[in-house]
Amino acid sequence: MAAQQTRARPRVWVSRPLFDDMTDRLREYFDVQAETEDHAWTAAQVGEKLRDMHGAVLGVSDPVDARAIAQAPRLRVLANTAVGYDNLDLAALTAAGIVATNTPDVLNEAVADFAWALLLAAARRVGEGERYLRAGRWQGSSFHLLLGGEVHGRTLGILGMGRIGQAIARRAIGFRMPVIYHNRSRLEATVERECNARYASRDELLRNADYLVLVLPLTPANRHAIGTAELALMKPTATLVNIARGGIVDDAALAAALSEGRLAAAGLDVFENEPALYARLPTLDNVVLTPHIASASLDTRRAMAGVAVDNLIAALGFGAHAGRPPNVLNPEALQTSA
Ligand code: 8YV
Repeated sequence: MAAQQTRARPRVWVSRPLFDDMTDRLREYFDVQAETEDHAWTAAQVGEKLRDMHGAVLGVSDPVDARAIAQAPRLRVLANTAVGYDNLDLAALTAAGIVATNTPDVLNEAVADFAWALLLAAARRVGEGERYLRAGRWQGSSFHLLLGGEVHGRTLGILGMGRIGQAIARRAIGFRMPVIYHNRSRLEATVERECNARYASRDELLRNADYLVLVLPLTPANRHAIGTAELALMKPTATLVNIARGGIVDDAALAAALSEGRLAAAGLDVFENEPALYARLPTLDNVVLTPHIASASLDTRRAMAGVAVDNLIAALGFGAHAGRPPNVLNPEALQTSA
């Protein structure tokens, strides 16, 4: 400890309110500048904040571009509080020898739970029912009130079968739903068996799924992976669920399909231009909308924050894993910065 106090303390920026005990852990090692309110930071603002920092804990919508990296000569690590990292220019970080980390695994189950929450809510018209009641429109029982789609026994399709996709699939066993999936690479037979899931081509998945859940990372190749052409392949009775990233779905094409009866319903936690919504979406009754909260159970968010803090402390050479942060996205940078 004494040795640590004589060393110049690295400077760390925490871009959003975290949990106080986690910020306090950072303060044991670093001079911490922690934001006390959420901001929708622009890339230029993030760049300004990072200028004199050695490290930062970032939120998933805090953009870091090549320009910000070029003007932050001391920067050694960015710890994202998310499994996704499409907010980071990873190539530029790597070229500059700056380590980037994420928070995989700890959120798998919470996000899978939430995918089911959206699937069920969209299929069984939970949002519409609540709006109907709150508007004082319920005049008594009606046999035909808010008839929804059947869930149990129908086919669940999963596009992107990583650890979160697999957690979603395992839950389908209780609903006795056949599961088909498409992924860049096919899963091992033992994992397919455990998930009760069958590999399908992308087209077969789109054509046959009654419920299609998207669990893809946002990459240039995945932008608008679901657009007009893909929606046209889907059953008009199908429901789409996106808990992955905005931009994977063409929101305008989706809104058109939903309003023209070419798709039954959708459950969306993520949007193309967050926090703005494509204007037509909230006017539609057959879509359930939530503000990017799939991982937002208290325990999971605490676990994510803890992982991000551990990564940052380790990357700056402190703590039990000094020099070996557990969740490095660009190991090449770790070699450069070592
Ligand atoms: C967000 C997510 O991190 O992990 C991800 O990639 O998108 C989420 O878990 C979380 O919602 C905080 O913004």
